[in-house]
Amino acid sequence: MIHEKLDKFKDGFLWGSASAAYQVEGAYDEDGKGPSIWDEFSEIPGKTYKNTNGKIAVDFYHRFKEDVALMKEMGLKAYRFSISWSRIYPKGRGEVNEKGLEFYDKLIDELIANDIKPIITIYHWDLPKALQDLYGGWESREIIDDFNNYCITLYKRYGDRVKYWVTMNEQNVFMLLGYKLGIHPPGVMDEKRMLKANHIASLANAKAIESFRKCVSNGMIGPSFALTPNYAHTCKPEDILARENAEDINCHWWLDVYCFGHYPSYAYSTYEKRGTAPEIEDGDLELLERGKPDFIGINYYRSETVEKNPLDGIGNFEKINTSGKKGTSEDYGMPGLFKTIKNPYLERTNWDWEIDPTGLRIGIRRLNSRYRLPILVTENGLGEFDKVEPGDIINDDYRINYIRDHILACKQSITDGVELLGYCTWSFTDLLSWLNGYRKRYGFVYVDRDEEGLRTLRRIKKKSFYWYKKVIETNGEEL
Ligand code: BGP
Repeated sequence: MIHEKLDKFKDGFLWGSASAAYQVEGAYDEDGKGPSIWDEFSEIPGKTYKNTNGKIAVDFYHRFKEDVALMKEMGLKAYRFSISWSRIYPKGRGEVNEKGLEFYDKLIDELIANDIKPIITIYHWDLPKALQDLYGGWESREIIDDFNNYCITLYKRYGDRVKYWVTMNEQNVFMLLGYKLGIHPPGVMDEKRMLKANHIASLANAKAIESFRKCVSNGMIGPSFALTPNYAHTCKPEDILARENAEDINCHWWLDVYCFGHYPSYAYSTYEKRGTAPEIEDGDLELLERGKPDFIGINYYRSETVEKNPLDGIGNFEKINTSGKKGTSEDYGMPGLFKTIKNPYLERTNWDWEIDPTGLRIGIRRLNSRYRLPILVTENGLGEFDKVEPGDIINDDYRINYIRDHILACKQSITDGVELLGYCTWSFTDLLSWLNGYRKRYGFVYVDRDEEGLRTLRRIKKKSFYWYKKVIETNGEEL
């Protein structure tokens, strides 16, 4: 659709920004916090860029008031942050750590006092190490009750003040990277184990939603999904079929389970033939049916283009560029299903992510048509090198351009007829990138640290800070 005039963002649109506990908080062992699997994994040499870790991160745990003051200055309407499970339950279960709960009490109250709506992510990858050691984390059904118990603790404590809740961040990513590619903890490379753990996580997600309905009135809850819409390389029917395969395997595999309560049939039968399909036990489908979300959160950074992949075609896993050297990522595929190929029409970032604002609109519309649920953009942003010029000037026009084009895509989606609750950038301040260290920067606010040294941790507003302030002030009219 080409529109003559675009609709306005509705009043109360959530202009936000997002982060995750491990990537910003630091204070990894303070006030009773237990270790998470990321605290452990980042200690293994070679696992992260220059062995970076979140021990101090950007020290949000101690500086959150300063950061919230900057959010207020910008006029931010919503802040999405995650809660560290092992701050609340140092061993994942058992005794609750009151000091951990108090930290998030303070953060939530500070946000509300500054007219910023908190959006809580319950789980953003930092599983308590104790549960990994005890029963293998997501590979055991025991986790369903432990996760539910952790969720109920949060609902009871914060449900009176927090309306928007995200159950899990990018289940598709932490499962693929943790259990198939082996580059996130627990470092497993096994499709069958991945699909089993993933099924259990979907059940935990549903149970958490079911409990939410009993504990929080007037709230909204849903998962955040890493959305990478697939395009066919050509209009050859074989490439179109490859695209269908990729959408089923990479997208519907999760979203159908969340929103319909069952797996997409072609993908399920593919995994059955490979001998890796997850076992569905009595009661599982009923639980999935009871635990459907109120909205779909999407984290969008790029699209992906695919083509036919013969049975003897490439099957290697995705080689991710973690160095910031353009052109160092490699295509990957599943033989007989699809393989990726560079899209000649799209520019790439230095980390080889294809920049595609229209892909956001396409993705939003696909989800809206298939699932008919409101959508919340829970992450979108550009990771780039930034340079501080004399006088504390950071001219990040590339970031402004990226975000502007994606906001425009949101506006076009709204005009197309989609219900969009809000748009959160990734991220407000610079923070630790899981595998890419500190120099792949995403923030509106620069933090004076990198992987070489802590330096001052001083906050410096970038040009994009002032630009997004204006966007919010004009409710997206002035881009
Ligand atoms: C998403 C994660 C975020 C964040 C972001 C940027 O997948 O939810 O936690 O890290 O991607 O990714 P990266 O840090 O790899 O550039």
